[in-house]
Amino acid sequence: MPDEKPLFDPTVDTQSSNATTERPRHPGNGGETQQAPDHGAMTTAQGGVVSDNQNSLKAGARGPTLLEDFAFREKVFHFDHERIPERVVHARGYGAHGYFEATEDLSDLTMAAPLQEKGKRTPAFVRFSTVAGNKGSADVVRDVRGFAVKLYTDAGNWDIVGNNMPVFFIQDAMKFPDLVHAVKDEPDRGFPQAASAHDNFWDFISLMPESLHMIMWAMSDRAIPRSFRFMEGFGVHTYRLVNTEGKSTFVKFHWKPKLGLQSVVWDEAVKINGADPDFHRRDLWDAIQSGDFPEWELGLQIFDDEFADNFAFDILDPTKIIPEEELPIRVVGRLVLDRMVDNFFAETEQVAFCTQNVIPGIDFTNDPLLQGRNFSYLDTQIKRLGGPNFTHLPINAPRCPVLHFQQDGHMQTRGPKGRANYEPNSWTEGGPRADPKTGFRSFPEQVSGEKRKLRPESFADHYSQARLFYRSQTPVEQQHIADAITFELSKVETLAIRERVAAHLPNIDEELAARVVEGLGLAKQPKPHEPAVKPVDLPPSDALSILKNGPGAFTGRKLGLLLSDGVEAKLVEDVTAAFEGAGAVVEVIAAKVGGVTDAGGKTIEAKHQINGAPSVVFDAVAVIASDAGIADLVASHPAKGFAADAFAHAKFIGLGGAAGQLFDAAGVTGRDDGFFDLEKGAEPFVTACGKLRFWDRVA
Ligand code: HDD
Repeated sequence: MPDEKPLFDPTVDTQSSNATTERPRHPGNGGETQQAPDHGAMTTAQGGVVSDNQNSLKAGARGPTLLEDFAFREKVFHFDHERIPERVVHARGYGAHGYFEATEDLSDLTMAAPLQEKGKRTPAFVRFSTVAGNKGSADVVRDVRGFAVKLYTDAGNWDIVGNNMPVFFIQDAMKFPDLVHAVKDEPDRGFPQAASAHDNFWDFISLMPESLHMIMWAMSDRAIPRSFRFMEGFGVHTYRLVNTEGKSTFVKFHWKPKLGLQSVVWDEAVKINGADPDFHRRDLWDAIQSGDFPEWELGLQIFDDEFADNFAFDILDPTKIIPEEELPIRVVGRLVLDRMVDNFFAETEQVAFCTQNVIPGIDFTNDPLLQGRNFSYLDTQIKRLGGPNFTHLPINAPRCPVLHFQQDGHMQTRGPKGRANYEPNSWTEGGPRADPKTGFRSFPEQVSGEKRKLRPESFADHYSQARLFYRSQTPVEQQHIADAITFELSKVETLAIRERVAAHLPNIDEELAARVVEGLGLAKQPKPHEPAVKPVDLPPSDALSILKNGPGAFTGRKLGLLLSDGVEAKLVEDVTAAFEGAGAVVEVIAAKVGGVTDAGGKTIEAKHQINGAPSVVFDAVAVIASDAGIADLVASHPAKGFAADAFAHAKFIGLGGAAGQLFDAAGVTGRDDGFFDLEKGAEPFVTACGKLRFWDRVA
């Protein structure tokens, strides 16, 4: 029996007249003052137009929902299936499109399609990630960052699945599940999230000396990058370049950021994760959306068998680098990211990187970590994306012809026509054939040996390069490494594990060991671990330090400009113009949402209210305040925190008007050379900010 009363429509204002007779055209978007856009009709996934997207079909207005409501059922079923398994590692990531451009013709060394011609552009997709945390974890955790590059080449997809560190924790893929289990949240308690500072991780590390070189990197500021834009990427393994004559040359891949290297300090990292857990993805989004496209150079370390034979370490060992000073990097191209994804799930979540995706001209070596990876990635994508047809997804589909006899399976979207689904066949339209001339052929390396579970002796020196890394750092960076190890071990509850880690450190550096032992409050240095191979002193490598490879300019960085009411607009404009002229971004912060009123009574708009914009999210800060307005800032705890933290984090600080009073109130009474009087002109401040931090303050 039909209801007699008119039905209630929740999207219609029932107070207004004719409320029940007419439906608004675009309900519920809150944009009352906007003109309703002309939306197309909503349909089900089967294409039928939906008549009502607010109410399920019911037997009577207050009756039960009817199973017959196919539009409701379809909508909820689809929702119930929206999630796919997150990546077992590198779950939290952020991707962008762009291109790779060859700046050299490398055809004498490789057939690789993107490197055949100077100026040739190859479409690219890059996904950056943290490793240990889940999909919803914070960005600025202490962790390795993934740096995975997919090149859609004319010869098929080529993936360079790298990290922002050039070495790895383990030498053999056999150990990967153990490493990952150890670093991720502990299985009984389900924490800590996105942190290596816990017993299981350090227990594993203390028992795996091969990890110690990587530990130096992971405890360094490399593990807390300021942004994806300011970090290097590395292919890690030694690969091969192969030319048309079949000649092979060894190669290591490096991505060098055009804007130089930069990291945050640990106290900032901790606070950024609270203030803006999306700090890195927001940074990439903002940069690309504003047309400030991030760019990296592709550098190659190219070497032959003779170099490999004479090098002090095994080039198949992924826990070793080849110092740039020993084998310089040759820049052969550039990678530019110029377009964000249209849809995060379809692209960033579904992109499937596989180390085995190589093209003619690129080949593997016998690095046992790489060999294991070549198995693992395809397997994980099939699981993650639900079947073998994940290559049909637009983000994974090659941009060159794809012809084969693989068929069917979940989510098959390409229905090949015709009868031939096998080969050889004798049909006229018999499909594709393998082509020995253009097809991928493995480099015919001679291999022989006993079938045994072995690790080569040449992999046995676990400390020399850890020492090289530590000793190549500036004193500030060395202190950060010692502090990081101390912090991580402070979260380890088992004394024996702390001691076992400390026992490795003298093999790396006595002073490092002493600092950590002191920080941990251990009674004495535990007896040093007996190394399998006695570590040697190697010449320090400047390329390993972040601070020695800073940008020298503030380009691409961000100034936080805190203002009070009553400021002189001219000073604000001058500072803004000077920084913007240097390619930096200026963001205004005020005590109130909306902005401040300047001395002339005009509004200067603010992007942030002080409570939501601590100084940790900026690279440098300036405060301009009037005599009348400073009291508001001095009374604000977040404003005082802004000042105190900027000082403690060695930031360059610009002061205008009465701003000094805020710093006094925050307990920062001295003025060192990291402070600048903005009224004397903004230029000296801009120039100093190119050094990014005033390290003398904390050294
Ligand atoms: Fe891995 C993901 C990098 C060793 C198995 N790895 C993954 C990603 C990066 C790396 C950047 C994320 C890709 C993306 O954004 O989707 N992995 C490395 C590097 C390694 C390394 C630089 C050492 C040099 N990985 C490694 C080993 C194994 C794996 C030894 C297994 C034996 N890695 C995987 C995986 C993942 C993965 C389980 C998880 C999600 C995925 O592949 O797509 O298959």
